[in-house]
This record gives sequence, structure tokens and C-alpha cells, in this order.
Amino acid sequence: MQVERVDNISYEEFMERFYKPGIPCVFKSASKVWKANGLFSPNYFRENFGGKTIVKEGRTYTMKEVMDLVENSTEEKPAPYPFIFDIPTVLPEVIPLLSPLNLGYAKPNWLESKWFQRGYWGSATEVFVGGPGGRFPYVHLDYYHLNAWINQLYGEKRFTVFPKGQEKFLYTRPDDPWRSDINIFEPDYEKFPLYKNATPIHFTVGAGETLFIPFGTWHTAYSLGPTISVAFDQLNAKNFSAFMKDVWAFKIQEGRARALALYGYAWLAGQSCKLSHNS
Ligand SMILES: O=C(O)CCC(=O)C(=O)O
Ligand SMILES: [Fe+2]
Repeated sequence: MQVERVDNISYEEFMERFYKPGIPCVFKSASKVWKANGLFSPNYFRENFGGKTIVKEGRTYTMKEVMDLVENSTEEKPAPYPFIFDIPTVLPEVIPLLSPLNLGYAKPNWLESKWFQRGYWGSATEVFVGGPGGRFPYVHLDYYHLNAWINQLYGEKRFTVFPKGQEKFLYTRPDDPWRSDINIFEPDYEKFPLYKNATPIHFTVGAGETLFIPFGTWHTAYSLGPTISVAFDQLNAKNFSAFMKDVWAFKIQEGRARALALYGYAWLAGQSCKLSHNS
């Protein structure tokens, strides 16, 4: 199996061939509608936002330091990965460069409605920055069963996805069933023998390309060079019931009364979006 690359397909064709059956695909040029396409680079961020800061693993980094680190990163001595900048709170200046966020394909998206405020329900619009050798720390399902849209804007990343039904080979964690215990880059077959049956699909996503990861797809990523991506999430009628199950699973950790209140709120918000989006 391979992940198909598509170019200039219609919204209707995308919905029929990929969205409805829940099949990942790579768009070769969907993000050309964004001003950020062709503009984002380590120099662009250094020059425009060099003094902005983020905290990773208890350490504070400036944007300039992050860009220097990823440009000096090597496979042998990789920079930490990923550096994540939350766009609404840390980089709101770039929002106009990412319009329309949905690229004409990621719609409807109830996360864009006022009902589902960003952050609270696992949804995020973020800039990911990495360097050669940077590995996403684990194979996982995205929390809240949201669809993920990963827009590669600078450099190449190698992604791995697993065909549906293979979580039985992935040794998902009892305390965090969205996450696998296997280091797929150096699998320990003694400890995880069933992983031999898995058939990971590896592919590269380059600058200007967009990866659609439907909810329920196990995945991970590896940065091949200095890389900058913009990731956002999508929720609508198709993943709403899977989303609601996760809302319960996460919010119950904060107590039953709170879980009931938040579950009720999310359900009502979903009904409202369903009515106004007609889907
Ligand atoms: O490193 C990447 O681009 C993958 C990110 C990802 O899968 C996630 O944040 O859920
Ligand atoms: Fe993910």
C-alpha cells in the first residue's frame, strides 16, 4: 500500500476518494493558496519573530535559537524535536498568511466555529520546527480523534502511517491507548514480536505539500532537514462520535461532574454546528 499524491483535485473528488473512506493522501500544491507558501523559512522567522520565545522540556528558547539549533542539527546529534509554536497565542501575526485555513478541502470544520474554542478540545493550529534527525517521540493517534492537516512549508519530512486495523501490532499503552510503546525507528522485536506483522507505510512530504491524516490513523514523523510545517485539526459530523468518546475519556480524569458538564456542552455545540453547516 502507498499513500497517494494528488494535485488539483476537486473538493468533491477528495471527499469521495479520501475523506469519506478515511484514507490519507498528500496534496502536491493545496497550500499554494496561502501566502505562507514559499515565504516561511528559518530566515523569515529569525528576521520577523527572532525574539519570540517558547518553552520545551522546561527550557526557554527564542525563535532565533530554535532556528540556529535546527539548522545545525545532524542525524548523529539531532536538535530536540519538535519545537511547537502555538499560532493563536504566540504567532498571531501569521494568521493572515494561512488563509483560507481550510485550503478549500478541510471543510466543514467545526473547530473554526466559536463553539469549539481552540485548545480546549485538543485542537491546535501550530508551527512545527525541526532539524535533521528529529523524530516525533512516538507512534500515536491524535487525541480527540481529530483529522490532522500537516502543511509542509519548508524542508522535507518523512512520515509513517499504518493501515487501518494494525493497532493490534502496535502495543498501545494501557494508560494512554492513543500511544504505542514501540520505537519504530529501532524496533525491539523480542519485546514486541507482533510488530513483525505491521506494514508501516513510509513516504516523504516536501515543501508546499500537505498531508491529510484522517482520524484513527496511527502515525509518526521524522525530520529529514531543517523543517517548518503548519498543522491544524478538523472536526465535523464524520468524526464527531469518536471525538465525543475521547471528550469523555479525557474529561472524566478531571472528575465526574466536570466531565458531565463538558460532555453536555460539546454535544450541544456539535448539534449547533450540524444545523448550521448542514452536515
Ligand atoms: O512531527 C510531525 O509533524 C507530526 C506531528 C503529529 O503527528 C502531531 O503533533 O500529532
Ligand atoms: Fe499526530
